[in-house]
Amino acid sequence: QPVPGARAVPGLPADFRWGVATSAYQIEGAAAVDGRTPSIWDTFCRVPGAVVRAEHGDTACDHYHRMPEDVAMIAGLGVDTYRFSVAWPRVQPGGTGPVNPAGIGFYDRLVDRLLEHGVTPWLTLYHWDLPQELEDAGGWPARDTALRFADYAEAVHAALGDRVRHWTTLNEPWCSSWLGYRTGEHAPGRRDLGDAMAAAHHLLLGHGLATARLREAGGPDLELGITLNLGDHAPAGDSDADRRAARLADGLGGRLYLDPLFRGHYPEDVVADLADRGVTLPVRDGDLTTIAAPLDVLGVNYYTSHRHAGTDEHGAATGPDGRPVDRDVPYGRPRTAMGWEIVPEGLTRLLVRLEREYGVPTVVTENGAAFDDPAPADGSVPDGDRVAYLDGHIRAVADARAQGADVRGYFAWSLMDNFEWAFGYDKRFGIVHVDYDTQIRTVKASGLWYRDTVHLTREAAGQ
Ligand code: PNW
Repeated sequence: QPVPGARAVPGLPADFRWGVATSAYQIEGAAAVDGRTPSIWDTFCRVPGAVVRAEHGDTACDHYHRMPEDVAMIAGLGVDTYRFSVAWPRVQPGGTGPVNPAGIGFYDRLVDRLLEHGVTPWLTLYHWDLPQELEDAGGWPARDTALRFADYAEAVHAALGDRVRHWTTLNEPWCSSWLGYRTGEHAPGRRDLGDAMAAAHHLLLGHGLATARLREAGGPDLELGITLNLGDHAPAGDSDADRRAARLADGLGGRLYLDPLFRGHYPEDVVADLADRGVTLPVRDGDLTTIAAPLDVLGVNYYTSHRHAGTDEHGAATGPDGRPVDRDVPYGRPRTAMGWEIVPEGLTRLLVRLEREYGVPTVVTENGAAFDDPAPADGSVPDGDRVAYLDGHIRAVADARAQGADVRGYFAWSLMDNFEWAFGYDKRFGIVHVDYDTQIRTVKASGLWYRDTVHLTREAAGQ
C-alpha cells in the first residue's frame, strides 16, 4: 500500500537511475580514527565564526561506525544507486604517499555491502575535504595540488576499480573555488579573486589529469564524470543590461566550468571580465586539452534559479565599486530553510539548455531541500513541504526529457540529515531524520514517498 500522494511519474523510463546522495565529511564522523588526518574542513570548523554554533564533523551521523545499518536503510528505500564520496585524508593521510590500508578499508567494505544489497556505488573522489597539508602547501591555487589529486584518484581506483564503475572526480568546483577562496564562506576561508580563479583552473586540471589516469587504468567500462552546481540564470527584463548581468552570472558560475570541460576553451566574456579586475587564469600549454578529456556523464546539482537585473533600483548600471551591477530579482516563490526560492521549472530549462549547448548525457546528482521539519513523533516526520519539493523537481526532470534532454538519473540530496557546512546541523536536507543525541534514524514522510514514487514509476515503465 503506497503512501498517500505517491504516484508514478510519467515519462521516466525503466532504466532511469534512482539514487540518494551523501558526502564523506557531512556524515562519517570518526575524524581521527584509523589514521585519518585533518582536512581543510576540520581546520575551518575551528575558526571562530566560520560555522554556526562552532559545529564540526567530528561525529556527524557516525556513519563510519554505522555503515552496515545505513546501507540496509538505503536498500530499504528501494533506490538502485548510492552516491557517496571518499575522504582523501583517510585514504592518503597528509595528501601524498602510500595508501592507508585502514582508511581505504572502510570504502572497500562499503562498496561490498552496497553490491550485496544490489545497490550500485556512485563514487565521488573529492567532495571538499582537501588534506590540510596540501592547503598548507598552497591549496588549490597551487598547480601541484592538481598533480596530487591525480595520484590520489589512481590510488582509489587501484583499490576499488574492480567493483566501482561510476566515478565522479569533483563535486561542485565552483563551491571549492568561489566559496573557499573568494568569499571565504567555505574552507579554507580565503578571500582573493586571483586565488579563487587559480583554484578553479587547478581543480579543472586535476579533474582532467585524474580522468586520464582512470581511463588508462579502467578501460572503456568506466563511466566517468564531474558534478557541477548549476541553475538557470534568466534576465529579469529584456534590457541589454539585464541580459548582460544574467549572462555574466551564468558565465562565472556555469560556463567557466562547462566550456573548458566540453568545448576546450574558457568563455571569452568571462576571461575579459576577469582581466578588467586584473586577474588571469594560470593556463599553461596543453592544459585545456587535458581538461577537455571526453566524459560519459555530467552530474548536475540543482537547488534553485535566479533572475538578474543589470541596473540598481535607481537605474544605474554601475555600482559604487565601479563594477557592472548584478541585482537579484526574486521570482516571489516560497523559499526553503536555506532562503533559496523554489523554482522547479528552472531545472527543466537548465537540462534542456545543457543538452542543446553541450550535448552531454546528464544525471541530477543532487536535488533536495532543507525545511524546518516537525520533530519525529510516533516514529514519523510529516515533512510535506519536502515531498512537494521533490515531486515538483522530479516532474521537471521528466519535462526536460520530453523536450529532448538526455537525463539518465535523479539522486535525492540527501539520504539523511547531516553536517550542512557553514550552517552546521541546523539545516536538515535528509529524507531520513537523524537524532544527533542518539544517532537514531527515522525515515521521514518524504523518504517513504520517494520509495513509493520510485517503485510506482519503475512499475509503470514496465520493469
Ligand atoms: C551542495 N551555494 O552545496 C553540496 O554538494 C552539498 O554538500 C550540500 O549539502 C548541498 O549542496 C546543500 O547545500 C552547495 O551557496 C553549497 O550556492 C552552497 C551553494 C551551492 C551548493
